[in-house]
Amino acid sequence: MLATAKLYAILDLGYVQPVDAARITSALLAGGAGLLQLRAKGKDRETITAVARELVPLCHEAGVPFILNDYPDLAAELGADGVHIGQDDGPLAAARAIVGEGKIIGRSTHSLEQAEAALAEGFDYIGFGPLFPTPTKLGRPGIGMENVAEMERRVGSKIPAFCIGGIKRSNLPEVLAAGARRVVIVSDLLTAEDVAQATRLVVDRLS
Ligand code: TZP
Ligand code: MG
Repeated sequence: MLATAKLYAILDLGYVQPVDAARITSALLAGGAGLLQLRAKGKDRETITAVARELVPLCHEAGVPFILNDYPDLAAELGADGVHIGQDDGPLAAARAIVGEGKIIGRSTHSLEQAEAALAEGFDYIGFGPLFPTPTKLGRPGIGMENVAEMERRVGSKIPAFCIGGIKRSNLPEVLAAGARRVVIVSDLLTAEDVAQATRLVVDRLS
């Protein structure tokens, strides 16, 4: 499950309409995504709830953990397998108190220091990036690939660490050459002509 996941896919409602969420998620799962997050920045709780209620059973049928971005309370209520929180979303303990023991809790990190801090705090996994500037997270500079190998040594050897941000099928070889072992890819998969095929291609390159 989390321990073996190499590709973390995100169903981002900035790219996918709620009406298409189940179909695109099925394609990501069919392609072999090992972890699935619902990211719904700026959407109301009703929309998030409605979409999550469709995606949770799809993920569970596929044996893939369903992670909700933000909203630990909703994650608990909706039967998510975990929640993903950012640097400004408070300490692990606060999220843990809401979602409960046994749930997956991940943290976004943007530097080697933040990655090590997340490990020390006890997060189950981290995201590390954005490696490159990306329209999916506007206004945030890319941190580049120079710390990827060191992050993998210090943190990725202990908990799953997913490089994120501007990673595409086209630059995946360079990201892997820099030392990445697990990645999150959002827009390149969600905008692919054949989402399942694009996902499968990435999964094959990661294994
Ligand atoms: N956090 C850091 S970068 C990012 C998030 C959610 C977006 C990654 O999206 P893409 O489209 O794969 O660059
Ligand atoms: Mg957040």
